[in-house]
Amino acid sequence: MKKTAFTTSETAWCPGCGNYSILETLTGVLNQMETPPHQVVLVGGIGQAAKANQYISANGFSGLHGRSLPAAVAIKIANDDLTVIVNTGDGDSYGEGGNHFLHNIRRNVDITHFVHDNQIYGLTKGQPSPTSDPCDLSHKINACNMGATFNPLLIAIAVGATFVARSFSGDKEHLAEIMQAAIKHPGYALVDILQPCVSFNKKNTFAYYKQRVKPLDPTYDATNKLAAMEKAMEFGDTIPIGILYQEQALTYKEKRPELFDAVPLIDKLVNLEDVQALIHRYI
Ligand SMILES: Cc1ncc(C[n+]2csc(CCOP(=O)(O)OP(=O)(O)O)c2C)c(N)n1
Repeated sequence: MKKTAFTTSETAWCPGCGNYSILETLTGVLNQMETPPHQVVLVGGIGQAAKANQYISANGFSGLHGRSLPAAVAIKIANDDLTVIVNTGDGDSYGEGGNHFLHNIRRNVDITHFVHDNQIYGLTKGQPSPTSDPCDLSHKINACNMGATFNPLLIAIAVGATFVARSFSGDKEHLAEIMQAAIKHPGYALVDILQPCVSFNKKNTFAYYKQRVKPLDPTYDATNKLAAMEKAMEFGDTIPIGILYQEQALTYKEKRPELFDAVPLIDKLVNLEDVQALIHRYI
């Protein structure tokens, strides 16, 4: 039987926003996979990027700002049959969600994390995010970091991510290829997607990225961790895109299979009648 198609609905994004091609590419990738919509959960926090999950016909979960990873990990542990994809912004992933980013990566739960990285807080109208470029005191038109700029790929590799990639919303073919590889990867997979915000980021525009992004050389060895860390530090006149690092390692399920047997675990930890009584007190 042919599976039901993933479809998209009308959005509330600005015309020209980089989120459109991410939405379109992800929907296309999901349609190419065998997994049907009812087996996919798209998880986000708060922000323009996180809204993408409301525009695709699959299961969705909108958590608090910065809390998409713990929700995604919990969903995966509760039902391992689901394909769990975190699809959210750079502020949500690396700022408010910074601590979750570090520690969920370390577990290597089999989830995929797509970050729409527009290098600003878009929904709240353009404040600097962790990935905003460093301040050049002469330019005042754009949000920028007075402190150090957060390097998500370098940090992800350092804390044990088993799949670390970058792509660009302006290159849908590249993005589709990387998204597919990330979803197929057994374990945590991060794809930082450069995504121009046409309204509030006047520096990191479509043309800016187009001029700088450069696919990794076909001879590049993505299994060399130190070389990958060095590659992750390249972000300037040239911005490498592709799979910077990948390793096969035990997933959290392989390390802690008993946790994935959610129903017996709940039975063991709590008395369901007590929980029901508690719920009834508040409804
Ligand atoms: C704990 C908390 N802090 C701040 C906010 C306000 N807030 C909502 S969305 C947002 C920025 C989202 O930026 P990002 O995750 O980069 O997504 P974008 O809108 O750029 O796609 C902020 C600061 C909030 N809702 N909750």
